Amino acid sequence: MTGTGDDTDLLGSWPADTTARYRAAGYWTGERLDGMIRRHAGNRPGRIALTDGERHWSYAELDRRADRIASGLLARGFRPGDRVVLQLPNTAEFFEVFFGLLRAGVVPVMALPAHRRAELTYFCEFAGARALFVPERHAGYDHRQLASEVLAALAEPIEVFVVGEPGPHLPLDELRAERPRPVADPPAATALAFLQLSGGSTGLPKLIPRAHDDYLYSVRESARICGLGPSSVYLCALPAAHNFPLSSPGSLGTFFAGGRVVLAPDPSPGTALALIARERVTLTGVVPPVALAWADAAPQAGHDLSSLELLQVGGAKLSEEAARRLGPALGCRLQQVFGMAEGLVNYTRPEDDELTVLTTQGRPISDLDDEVRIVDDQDRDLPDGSTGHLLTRGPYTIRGYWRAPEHNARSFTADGFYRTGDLVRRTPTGHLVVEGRAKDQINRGGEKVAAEEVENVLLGHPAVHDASVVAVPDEYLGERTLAYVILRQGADAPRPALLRAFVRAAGLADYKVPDRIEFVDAFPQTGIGKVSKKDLRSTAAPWSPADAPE
Ligand code: OOB
Repeated sequence: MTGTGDDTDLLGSWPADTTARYRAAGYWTGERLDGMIRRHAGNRPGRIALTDGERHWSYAELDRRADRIASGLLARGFRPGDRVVLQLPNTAEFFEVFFGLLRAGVVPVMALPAHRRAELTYFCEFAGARALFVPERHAGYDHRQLASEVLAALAEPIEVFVVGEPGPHLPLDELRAERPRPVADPPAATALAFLQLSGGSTGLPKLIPRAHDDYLYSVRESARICGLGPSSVYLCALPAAHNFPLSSPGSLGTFFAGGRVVLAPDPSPGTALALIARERVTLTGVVPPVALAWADAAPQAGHDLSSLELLQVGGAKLSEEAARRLGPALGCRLQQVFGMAEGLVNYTRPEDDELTVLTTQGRPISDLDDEVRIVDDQDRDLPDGSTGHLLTRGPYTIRGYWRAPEHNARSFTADGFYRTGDLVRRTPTGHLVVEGRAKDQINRGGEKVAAEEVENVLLGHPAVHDASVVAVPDEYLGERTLAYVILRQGADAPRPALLRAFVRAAGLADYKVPDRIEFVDAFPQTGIGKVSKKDLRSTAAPWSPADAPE
């Protein structure tokens, strides 16, 4: 690892000469992420920043609310550098709290609404969180109850703030100071701003430290590449905390440009297409299955989608055949986005020819300083055009996971390249094509499942001797999860439905529950005696609707 980097000077984890170069190039400007809201609140206070159902908040209102939260946090004893876990769905309060935390220097862990007891408890423990933010309910699920279960699992009590009726917890009003005061000791742009979650391939998710400076660079450049301006209206249809809808260019890119963010409670065609028509949305970013569901539904839905100029698709591989359908079905331009919460984001560009947009996953944000290497298993650079492991470093790609030195030694090269785990090929124009994956992960329609995390839970079942989770191809989601299970000697095979319920009861997010479970006597092995996931994958039949669990 190069550099040391702590939470107050995260950019110290880049080597000093690199830091100097990025600053001189104007990538890191010393501005904080919440600065964009303050700037527009000053210049165009009445302009609408976000729309959530019938609520429309101006930049001035969002700014004032962020100030009130920041003051409230500090008055309650929160200190810059403290961590909290933020689990809020796509409502206006997500941004009220997010910007309030950033302004006070309190660091949110960006949990997703789908996370459950196991994930939230782990985030609280690992991050040493002082508080947890949840909605009252979301998608029919009681998050106050979830928060109570998390509290019961924690050794030390923490505060729980609820958006909505608080039940046994605290209302968000507790943090909304009546008379906000300027933050005495505002955090530096080099400081840790928030912790994103890695898709992961190991037993527990890793936390990704992002500083204001490096994140804002990616937001600013993304907004420029995607042509955002004050008249842009972005539909945030994926969970707002995820890196793609947050920053590529997403909500933050739209705020940066002075545009308007429309929050969709869910990405279903019924909800999203109606919002595009009603709010005159100009761009949005979604995962391939969502884009395809919209394309299928659009002709019958009869909404006026004429405002939509750009549909971004990313998070998982989009096939050429699917890509060809999207633009015509939705009457807009397509852009492929290949990004990762660890940093590097690739976009196809407006000036790219049609075939490039349909068949590549784009090229990096920075022509000059997103360094991309494509290497073999021994880290040797491959000749142009060959498929290999993608390694990358640059002005917004992390140099290490948060507090994970052993893991970092494996996930980064000695000279600071991040090992993405993706297998890619580079075209003569510098565009990347994602050809596969070397990491032990399943990409379930953009939702990442670390095989080992699910295997560890299955191993806790009394009838299970060993478990191996792999991806099976699925026409709709791209991939689904299949758990191969070896039973203990003498154990009766539990019904697959019961094993699935066991995983759910362990407190894992629903999308991690195996889609299919098969019992086998042994796993195929590699030459050195490890389980050969490659062989397991190749023996698995593709997912068919008949496999749907009872
Ligand atoms: C985005 O971020 P994560 O952190 O949830 O997942 C990153 C991984 C990549 O390493 C790659 O394996 C996969 O997701 N991925 C794609 C892809 N975009 C992401 N695989 C194939 N084609 C694509 N277009 O998923 C993310 C973050 C920012 C912007 C967009 C996506």
